[in-house]
Amino acid sequence: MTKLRLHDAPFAPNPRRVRMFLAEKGIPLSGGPIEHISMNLVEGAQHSAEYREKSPLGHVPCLELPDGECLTESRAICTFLEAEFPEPNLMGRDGRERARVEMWDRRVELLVAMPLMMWVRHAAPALAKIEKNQNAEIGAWYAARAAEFCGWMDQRLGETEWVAGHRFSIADITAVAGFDFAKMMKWRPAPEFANLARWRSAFDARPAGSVGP
Ligand SMILES: N[C@@H](CCC(=O)N[C@@H](CS)C(=O)NCC(=O)O)C(=O)O
Repeated sequence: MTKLRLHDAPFAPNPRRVRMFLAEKGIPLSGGPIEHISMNLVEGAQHSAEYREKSPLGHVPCLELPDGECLTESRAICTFLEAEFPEPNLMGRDGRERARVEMWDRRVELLVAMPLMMWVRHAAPALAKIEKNQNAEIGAWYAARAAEFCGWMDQRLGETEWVAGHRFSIADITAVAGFDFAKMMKWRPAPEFANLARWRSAFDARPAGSVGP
């Protein structure tokens, strides 16, 4: 099989989701089925005409398949990888479990990870060069939403070991990608969220926990 070309960038949370997913599958970024291409977003590599042909929105990650088709949404890339490399399963084994994992993955993405990412994009001085229209007030609004939903996630993790239930899944990866991006704002979940802390220690002990920014 010809290699799958993964267009990636350091310090970007969405391609990191794919790298964490690959780590859990035991697939290395070199020497295996993946050809890893690291791009510099600050220098604008995502805007080159050549890259825009692969990813019209100029976003990473992008997974270029051997026949040239390009997948450019991190979750869609994970769906493809799950089908190609089914074990260990990270997205649910039957229809019911797949639906449950998707439900939790969308919740943590839309209610926790996305608000955290939007906060950072609007407020982190280091991103001013990429984000042309930063707005501190909008950033603060997102920060408040994320904090609110962290409480809800803490409650959930008081009932289940992992976000989507008793098994580790893509939903845990999505949440950690959002949490860690917010470290750019020196953010950490509030210390009273003991369930979140327990979950995070368990995450860090897994293969995905060793994937750098
Ligand atoms: N929904 C997309 C979001 C992709 C995305 O926003 N990628 C960011 C990095 S995390 C990017 O490429 N930013 C570069 C830019 O906007 O110029 C996904 O999950 O893949």
